[in-house]
This record gives sequence, structure tokens and C-alpha cells, in this order.
Amino acid sequence: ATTALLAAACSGQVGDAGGDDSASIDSKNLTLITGTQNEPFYISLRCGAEAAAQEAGYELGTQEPAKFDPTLQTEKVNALIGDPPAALLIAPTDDKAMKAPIQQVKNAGSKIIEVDTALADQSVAESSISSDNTEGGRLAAQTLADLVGDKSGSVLVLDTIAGTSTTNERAAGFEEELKNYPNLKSIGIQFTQNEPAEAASKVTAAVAAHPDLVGIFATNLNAGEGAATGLRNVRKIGQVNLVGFDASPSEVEGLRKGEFQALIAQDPAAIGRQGVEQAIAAIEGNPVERAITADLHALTQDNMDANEQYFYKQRC
Ligand code: T6T
Repeated sequence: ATTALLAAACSGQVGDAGGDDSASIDSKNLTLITGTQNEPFYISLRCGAEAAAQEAGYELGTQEPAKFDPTLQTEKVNALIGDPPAALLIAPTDDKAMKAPIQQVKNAGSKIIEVDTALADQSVAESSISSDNTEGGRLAAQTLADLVGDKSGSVLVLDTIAGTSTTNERAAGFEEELKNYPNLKSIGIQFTQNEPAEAASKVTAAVAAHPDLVGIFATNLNAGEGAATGLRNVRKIGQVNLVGFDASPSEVEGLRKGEFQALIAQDPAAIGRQGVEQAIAAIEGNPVERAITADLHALTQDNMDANEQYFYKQRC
């Protein structure tokens, strides 16, 4: 169906954009706004999106805020209002604060497609493509429980920022699933502001306060990389099981070295590719899927060599 969709690409007008603005919109022009720059998850997502756009004869420009920060992302979004793209693919960095600026671009005539993160208000985007993050959190809890076995102990969850839809769902899914393992007790979800250094210091403090700490779930690559640093600093590598999310080069290296016991890898390139496909469908007036779920893969030292396709990229 995807191939047929792309083959059907035509050079027509932007669909029901509404208002006078639509007349000036270049119907082949897509914009991607990621969460932040130089980050392997978003690089891989952009690579998938660029390839799909090129295949379909569309132009894709990418804007990246210097930090994962709704204020900085809002500046990038606001800059589109005067010259809106036919579709905006965006990973909103806050599920509420990003609503008003994105809505303004929509009002200016762009189709809105959410990639990865999403707004709490589901009426803004035409389509949302992401992993099943709640399920990813559950999978992380099951993986950690398998690693720990019968031993009893405390577990730490490192989330990023309140309002990041994806990692908040991962943390909640993990906590929910952990209730099925009475030997494991969560000491609660801690926020790290998406800063590895913050994650490292939360881990150092948790190890000191909870000598029975048996596991950590880090909900994204920044939390994971920081958690590995924290465990290294207090010489607890391998003694405290670390289950990370994502598969950045640094996390993959950490898995190989035994700093992580497992990683839940997403498929960011597929999220980007499907985002572009849905954007084109919306622009061309074809049926759009409101929600698409991308696959997740649990990587361990044993299966990682057979699963290199899930490792994130530093460049396309
Ligand atoms: O985990 C990904 C992404 O899914 C999440 O929404 C934000 O963090 C990452 O980009 C990794 O840093």
C-alpha cells in the first residue's frame, strides 16, 4: 500500500488547507522539526524521512533546536508561520506547551504529523507515528525481572522531563508492569531533565541511599548514558542491572562492555519514513492513518550482533 501511495504522488495543489494562505504554499515542501540536534535517535529519524521524501519527489528541510526545550522549539515553529510548508513533521518537546505554536502553523495551512512524541490534545495532528511506549516500559520491566531472577531489591526509574509524552509513558508502563514482580520494589520515578550528568548523579545518590538497589530503568538514551556513567563512578557496573531505552552508539558500546544488560531499541528511521508517507497522503488528499505504531526490539549482549540494523546512526 505504501508503494502505491508513493507512486501516486502528483504535483497537485495542497488539499483542503483552508484560507487564502494555501495558495502560496509549495505543495512539495515538507519541514521536519526534531526534538534536538546531534542526537542519534533524531538523526536516524531524519535519515528515514529524507529517504522517503526523495523517493516521492518531495523536498524535506529539517530544523533542529539546540536543546530539547519547548522555548527553543517554539522559535523554530514560529519561524514557519509566514511561509508554511505543505506539511510539518514534528516531535513536540512538551505535550502541552507546544500545542499553541503548532496550531498556528496548522492555521496557516500546514498538515501536522507527529513523529515520536505527541501533544496531549489529539485534535491537532492528522497522524502520529511512534513506538508503543507504554509497552516498551512493560517490556523493560519484564526484561529487568528476568535479569534479576528471585533476588529481592529496589529499582530506580530515570525519566527525562515531565511533559515528554514518550518517556513519561515508558516510565508509567514500567511501574505498572513491575507490580507483577513482588520481589522488586520501585523507589520511584526520578526526572533527569534529559541531561546525562543529572542521570549520573541520581544514580550515585540512589546507590548510596538504597544498598539493595538491583536494577535501573533509563527511559531514553540520555538517561541511559548518564546512568552508565553513574554506575561506573561508584564501581557498581554489573552489580546493578541497567536496562536502557534506545540504541545510541554509546549505549550499544555499553551493552557490549556489560555496562547495560539490555536495551529496548526503537526504529526511528521507520518513524521518519512513515511520517513522510502520512504527510504526503494528507497533502494529496488520500486516506491518512491517525496512529501508527513502530516496532521495538529488546537487545542483549547475546543477540546484538544479529540485530545491528537496530543500532542508531550518527549520519545518513
Ligand atoms: O528516546 C528518544 C525519543 O523517543 C524520546 O521521545 C526523546 O528521547 C530520545 O530522543 C532519545 O534521546
